[in-house]
Amino acid sequence: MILGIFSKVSPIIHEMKRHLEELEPNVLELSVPMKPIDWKLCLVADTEAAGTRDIVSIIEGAAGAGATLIQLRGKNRETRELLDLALRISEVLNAKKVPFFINDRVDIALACGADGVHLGQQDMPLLQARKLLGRERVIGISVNTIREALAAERDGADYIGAGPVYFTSSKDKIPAILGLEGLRAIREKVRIPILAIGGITRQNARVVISAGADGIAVISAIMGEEDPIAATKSLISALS
Ligand code: TZP
Ligand code: MG
Repeated sequence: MILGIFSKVSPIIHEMKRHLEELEPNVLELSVPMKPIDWKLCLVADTEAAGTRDIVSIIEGAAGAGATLIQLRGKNRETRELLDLALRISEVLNAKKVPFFINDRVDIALACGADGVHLGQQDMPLLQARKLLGRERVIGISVNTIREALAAERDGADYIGAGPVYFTSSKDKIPAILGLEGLRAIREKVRIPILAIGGITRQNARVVISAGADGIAVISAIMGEEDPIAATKSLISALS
C-alpha cells in the first residue's frame, strides 16, 4: 500500500524538484540585496570636463561636500589609464563610503571593484552585463524614451538615467530633449529610481525632482565650476 502511494507521489515530487532546481538560481539572484544608494546627487566625473585639473581631488571634494554618488566617465581613455584612475578613485570613495559607478566599462568596474556600472543604449546589453556583474552590483542605463525606460525595467536595471532633460553641451550627439514633461511621462511608467541628467543646475534642480526624479546627475554644474566643493554644496542645498 505504502509502495503504491509512493509510486504515485514519486513522479510528482520529481517534477517539483525539477521546477525548484530551475527556479533556484533566480531565487538566489533575487535574494542578494543591492547596496542601498542615495540617488540625490550624482557627480558624473568626466575626464574631459576635468581638463588639466586633478579629477581625483575634484571627486574627493565633491564627495566630502555631499555628492551621494560618483560616476567615472572617461570616453576615449586608454584602458590602463582608466583603470589606474578608477583604482585611485575607488580607494578614496571606499574610505568615504560613497558609492562608485563606472560609465560604459563593465571590465573596468569589475577590475576596480566598483559598486555599479552605467550603460548607454549602445553599450553592452543589460542582460549580458548582469551576467558578468551579478546581482549585488548596480546597473543603470541611459534612456530617452518611455519605450527604452520600460525595456530597462523589464531587463532588470536597478535605475535609469533619464535625459537630456535640458540642452547640454557636455555630451556629443544628444537625443531629443525630454523637458519636464518627458521626464514626468517616464516617471509615470516605471517604478525603478530615476536619475535625471542633462543641463541640470542649482536653479532647476528642484523642479526636476518635483517632476519625479529621485535624484540628479550633473557634469558641468560641478566640473565646470571653479570651486567644485562650493558648487556641490549649493546643489545639495537647492535639493534639500
Ligand atoms: N547624458 C545625457 S545628458 C549628459 C549625459 C552624459 C551630459 C550631462 O552633462 P551636464 O553638463 O550636466 O549637462
Ligand atoms: Mg555609454
